[in-house]
Amino acid sequence: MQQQLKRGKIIRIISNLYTVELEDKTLDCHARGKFRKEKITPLVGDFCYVDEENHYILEIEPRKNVLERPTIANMDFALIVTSVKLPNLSLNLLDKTLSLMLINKIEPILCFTKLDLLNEEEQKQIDKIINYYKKCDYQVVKNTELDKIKRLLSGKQIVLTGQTGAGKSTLLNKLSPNLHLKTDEISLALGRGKHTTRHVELFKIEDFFIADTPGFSALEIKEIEKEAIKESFKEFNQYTCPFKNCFHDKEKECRIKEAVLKEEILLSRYQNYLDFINR
Ligand SMILES: Nc1nc2c(ncn2[C@@H]2O[C@H](COP(=O)(O)OP(=O)(O)O)[C@@H](O)[C@H]2O)c(=O)[nH]1
Ligand SMILES: [Mg+2]
Ligand SMILES: [Zn+2]
Repeated sequence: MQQQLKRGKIIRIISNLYTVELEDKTLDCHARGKFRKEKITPLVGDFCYVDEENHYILEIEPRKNVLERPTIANMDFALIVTSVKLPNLSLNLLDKTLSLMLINKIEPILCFTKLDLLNEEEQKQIDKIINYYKKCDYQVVKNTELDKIKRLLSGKQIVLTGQTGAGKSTLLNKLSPNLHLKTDEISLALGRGKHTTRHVELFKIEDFFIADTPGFSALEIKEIEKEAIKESFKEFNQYTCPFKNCFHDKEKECRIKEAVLKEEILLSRYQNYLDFINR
């Protein structure tokens, strides 16, 4: 008898049980023994083919990218949740995540949170920073712009990253009021982070899938080639330095350094760039 294979997406893995989202339902499956022989580990985010009747995953499609710890495959977007207060704005962490996602071929979206906690003066400073990233063609949203976020994410697989307390779970709950994810206060009471940090799951919200992560501990900028880091600071690429392979560091004549002095390039961007290439 011809097997009826259905294409689906792995949204959750609990020990050796894989939950696969099919067009019309979710199905708990086991993985075929051949994966172990071929040293393939099915991952959350994988597109797969299942034998619906026997609850088996038979094939895994080639991946377009993989992030590690927590491990997740095939992300289209990384929503980098960045609070401007509590915890304080960390442009170093933002720039690092931005570069790492670009290097992993995942399109970053900067999502700023807690703007309501700023006074007028702080608001002005943050606006300057936000406008800089926008000018450089990065996608930028505020966590209050729910419709805009939903429009951007439509049909995609998205990974949420950001510091603890940045507002990731709060944002997910706002995007999907019936999700009821634990936010800070509740998980603190339960002894936060003990069991949850490595677990990764894709939640379906409207017509997109999103994973709430505590960041990627395996993403280390110091292991990445200087060349790739330079490339990922994409607004630097519009300048041509006299020295052909200029790293905009100790070189004498450098258009990037000039642009920083003229405030065309944000000083923090340049400082973080130097920090990353000189690790
Ligand atoms: N004032 C303010 N508080 C926020 C905002 N977003 C989240 N919070 C609060 O920040 C705390 C941490 O949020 P949570 O979503 O748990 O952060 P997570 O660790 O990134 O998932 C909670 O007390 C939220 O209510 C915001 O935009 N403004
Ligand atoms: Mg959370
Ligand atoms: Zn240069």
